[in-house]
Amino acid sequence: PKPIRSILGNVPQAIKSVADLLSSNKCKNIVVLTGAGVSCNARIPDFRTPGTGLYDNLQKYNLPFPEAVFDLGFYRNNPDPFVQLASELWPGLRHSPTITHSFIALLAKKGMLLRNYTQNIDMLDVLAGVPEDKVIECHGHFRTSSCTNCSSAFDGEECKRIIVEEKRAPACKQCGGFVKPDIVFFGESLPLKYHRLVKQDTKMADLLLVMGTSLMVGPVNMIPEMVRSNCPRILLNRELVGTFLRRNGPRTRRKSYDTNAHRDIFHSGDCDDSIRTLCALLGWETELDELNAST
Ligand code: CNA
Repeated sequence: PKPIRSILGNVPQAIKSVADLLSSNKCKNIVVLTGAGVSCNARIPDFRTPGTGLYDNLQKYNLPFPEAVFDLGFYRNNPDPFVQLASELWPGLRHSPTITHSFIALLAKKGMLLRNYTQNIDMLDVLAGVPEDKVIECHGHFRTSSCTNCSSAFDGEECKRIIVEEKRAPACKQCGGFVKPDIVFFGESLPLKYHRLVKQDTKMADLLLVMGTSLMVGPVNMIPEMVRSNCPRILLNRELVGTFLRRNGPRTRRKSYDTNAHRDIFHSGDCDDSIRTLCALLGWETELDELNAST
């Protein structure tokens, strides 16, 4: 068959190269790494996009520093800023999966997804239909909750009701400490499942697809360094981030690049737009839309 890159003329070369890789039959163990940017089109703000990101819009909480809203020590003394925020952004209340989430579900459906490492806590990947065993929620989730003092489990539904309806932090039934949903705050360790799988998954990966993340938060931002040296790395993001920057030296000023000399492919822009173009090239658009409409 003709390589896909020869079919459509005005599609960015980087996207054509991704389509070539995906249609090559060589990518059966794709690791996808996502961040808050993939949920921006679901109207959930990310952290760091200037103007719209959460860190630029926390003035009303009078925080000593923006990250305090997700800081364990701060929460134990003053849970109100997080409670306010969580009551507005509680997953499943008013947000639906984006095209990018549905694309990850489509990769799973086609048997090409090894794992989706998401830094997001919005659960939109699972809602989109990515099987739960394929998703590692690196920074936790809102389904369960526990005490920030004695770690006792607290009913997740009750925690949701108290935060969303009563707009206060639930009190632990064992020790009276403040309870919070089991999302990973600064100062907390990542879920065991992450540590159990990340080494073997990165070793097995035959393609790494990174989308919607600034790669500023560790240890997840090390994943692109952990894949094998011959594993192609693709970045679909509004900006160039992490070591995608360093590896490609002077070329980094370009909005889109694909160098034969490197294994990295970068395309700058809205990830949903990039995914749509990619799926059009692959002939996957109808399946993608059907999956997205079913969520
Ligand atoms: P971040 O640091 O805010 O970076 C987001 C990145 O996405 C930036 O590089 C943006 O340029 C890029 N971006 C924004 N919109 C788009 C778009 N439409 N298409 C392509 N790229 C886009 O967020 P990270 O995820 O890197 O930071 C990690 C934090 C953010 C994790 O701990 C998360 O828990 C936390 N977070 C999660 C959510 C969520 O669950 N939806 C929301 C806000 C923050």
